[in-house]
Amino acid sequence: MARTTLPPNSELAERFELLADLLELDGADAFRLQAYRRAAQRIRESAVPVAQLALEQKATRLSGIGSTIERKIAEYATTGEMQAIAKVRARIPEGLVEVMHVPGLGPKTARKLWHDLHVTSLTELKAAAESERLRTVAGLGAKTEEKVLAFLSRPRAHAVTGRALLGRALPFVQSVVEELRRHPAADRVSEAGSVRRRCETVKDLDVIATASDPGALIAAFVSLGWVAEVVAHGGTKATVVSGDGLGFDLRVVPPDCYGNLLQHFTGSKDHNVALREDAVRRGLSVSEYGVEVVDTGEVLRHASEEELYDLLGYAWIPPELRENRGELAAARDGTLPRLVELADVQGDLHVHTTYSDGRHSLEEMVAAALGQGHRYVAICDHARRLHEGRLEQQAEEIAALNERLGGRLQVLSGVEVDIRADGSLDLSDEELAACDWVMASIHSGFDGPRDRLTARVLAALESPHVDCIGHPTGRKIGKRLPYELDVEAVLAKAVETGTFLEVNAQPDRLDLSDTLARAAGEAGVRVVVSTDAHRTWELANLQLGVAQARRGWLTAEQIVNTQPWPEIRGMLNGRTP
Ligand code: DGT
Ligand code: CA
Ligand code: CA
Ligand code: ZN
Repeated sequence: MARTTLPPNSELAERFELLADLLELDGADAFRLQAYRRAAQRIRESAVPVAQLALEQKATRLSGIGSTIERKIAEYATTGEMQAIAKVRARIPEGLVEVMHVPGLGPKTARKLWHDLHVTSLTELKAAAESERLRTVAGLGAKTEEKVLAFLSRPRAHAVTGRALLGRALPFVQSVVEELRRHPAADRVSEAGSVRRRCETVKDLDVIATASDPGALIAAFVSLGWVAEVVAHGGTKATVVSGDGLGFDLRVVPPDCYGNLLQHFTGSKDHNVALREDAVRRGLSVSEYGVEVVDTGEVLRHASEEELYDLLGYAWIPPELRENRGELAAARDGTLPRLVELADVQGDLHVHTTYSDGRHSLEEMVAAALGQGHRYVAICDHARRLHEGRLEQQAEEIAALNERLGGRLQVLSGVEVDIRADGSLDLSDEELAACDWVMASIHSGFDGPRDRLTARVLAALESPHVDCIGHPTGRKIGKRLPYELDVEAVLAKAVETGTFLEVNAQPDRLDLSDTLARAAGEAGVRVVVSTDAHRTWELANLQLGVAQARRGWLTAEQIVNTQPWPEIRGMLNGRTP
């Protein structure tokens, strides 16, 4: 098919990121850089092939993509090149981009290193640091050399090439399931595999269905608008690839063993293996087609997962728990937790606005929070952008907004303060005390030693003004490893001080991770699930955070923002400083 040659969204997004990085090194103005970076993000998040849209002159329908950017996308889709990149690459060596991204360097220093030391790649940077030449550049010293070498010697953030973020996969699979359900031949349709378990990244998407006419449903599936390539097409299953490179397996199964197949294809493999081993000890042989009673040879089929788990002596297990991490024993004993649900959450305690680096205004974010059905929303712009009276100005605006809202939604005057290198916060105690809600986060110095990072977080936990630690490990999935932290000490201090920890729902953060969220819950820490939304549509990421909390075995009682705001305020007032 001709469309298989179109660049996937991830590749387009990378081109625009490269263009922005090169232009930044070239000293272009911030506005242009931001436009390209915004476009890159929008393209990356899009569920439809943007190259196709651009060729049809429909890409400008996406917010953040104007006609100039659309022309560049179309140019790249047809010629495989972007003149704009070629032009700036003629002036700036491309390898300098990686140098610029080394923590502590940045565009200006990268340029200096190029001019003064002819450094144009990470290899050359390493050589220059090793031979103690960085210190000859104005503004750099032995410390810089040390830091650069430490960074270059650390394991690269694990590459997730070939795996898509849940945040991209989930809305996609949800819309495909909806679309298939509307087909006249479809009976039952469900997601399966890692996406149903809400894993933070997925290799491919799995969908299971029953149908009155399997052939018709499969034919409809392989001809869906976003399908770029049909890898396999049979009588009961098909595999396709989307325009932006996501793989999809559809299996159509007989209704009487829908439960068996859905359970099998939901996995995880480890869960299935443990389940089967346990069944063998009970004289039962489990497969995707049914359960054989070994003594008699009788095969039992199950139309639902509930019946299957019940036969095997388990309560039904929520897919998020099916990782062979103790869920089978708990399901047998009747001690599975009642997991938090999206509908339990009453408000979002971490959103940004144009007061700092958010894309939408206070009014727009508040309107969107109302649209989400929230009872409260905490505006937490970065403190570093709120000096010179802007925090008070925002608080006044929030007070006026609350008047207008008349109690339909409570807007909280919050803030996100940086935890500085020495553990202090970038707002005064008086300013912090005036806020309704304080998130404290680390935004720099991730590559520091474990003791130092732990001490910073502990210091923030000790502050009587800090209500919650934001994205507690700083990881960016596929890009940046979590910083080194004495997790046990942090959890113990959070319990001692009654401070909450965040499960940040940004698709590439999901921080706390599932296992850390579980450890937090077990330690008795209370967890906030919040979006850190910088755009109105990011408020919908809450479902990703809730999914992560569920993977962490957390109940509604353990999640702070399942409570009304006055209760939360009460918990904060009652804690030991
Ligand atoms: P992924 O796609 O890597 O993100 O993860 P999954 O879990 O979606 O894996 P996938 O798509 O390869 O297979 C879907 C499910 O099929 C998997 O969760 C469990 C089941 N499955 C696959 N291979 C095996 C196997 O070798 N043994 C057993 N018992 N189950 C398997
Ligand atoms: Ca899969
Ligand atoms: Ca699969
Ligand atoms: Zn934030």
